[in-house]
Amino acid sequence: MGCFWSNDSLFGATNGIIRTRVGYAGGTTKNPHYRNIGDHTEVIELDYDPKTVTYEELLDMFWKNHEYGLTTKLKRQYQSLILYHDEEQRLAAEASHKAMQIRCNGQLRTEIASADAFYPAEDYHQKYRLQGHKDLCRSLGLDSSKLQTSHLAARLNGYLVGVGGMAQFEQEVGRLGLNEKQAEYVRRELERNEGGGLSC
Ligand code: MHO
Repeated sequence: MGCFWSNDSLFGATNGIIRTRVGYAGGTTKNPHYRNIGDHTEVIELDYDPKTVTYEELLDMFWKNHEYGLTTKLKRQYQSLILYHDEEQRLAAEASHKAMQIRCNGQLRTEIASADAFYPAEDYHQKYRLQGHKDLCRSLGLDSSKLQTSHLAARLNGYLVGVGGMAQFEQEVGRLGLNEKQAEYVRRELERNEGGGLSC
């Protein structure tokens, strides 16, 4: 979908998302790094609760949030790519791809493949927006060991840049375990950024 920073925020504050991590996948070279990504693509791995958000809804978000559009030719790093984990996901991804291909007059560049090795990105890429708020992270104990697994980190990484919106934040703030000062801080940032762009 483009750079993984913004889309990590986008999915992280979507209801039904349990946790996210960004990484490199879709290629064949071993042990890619940001500075040596080989033939891999920047991707986001999502754990989600299918009772709250469906795979189809996630696909819909995928199609609507490409940083460089759906028909632009890009280097492999930013390739539009869906990596499915089972047969059900493959069928859903292919069906939505077919519909989108028609809308794009056959110019769609998205690829679909089976998910193979996923290489988590370096810590500094995980919850990139959240990591800009060092004092908040420190006060919540969100150190690098938690960045790939914490539900709270995924949510805050979105809310802090305005994803999800105030009403949704207020609905779940009681479950997130923030104290009043932390919640106020997030509200201020959310308000400041709501409606703003998510570009890298
Ligand atoms: N615009 C960003 C992209 C980083 S992303 C993780 C940059 O130039 O650093 O690809």
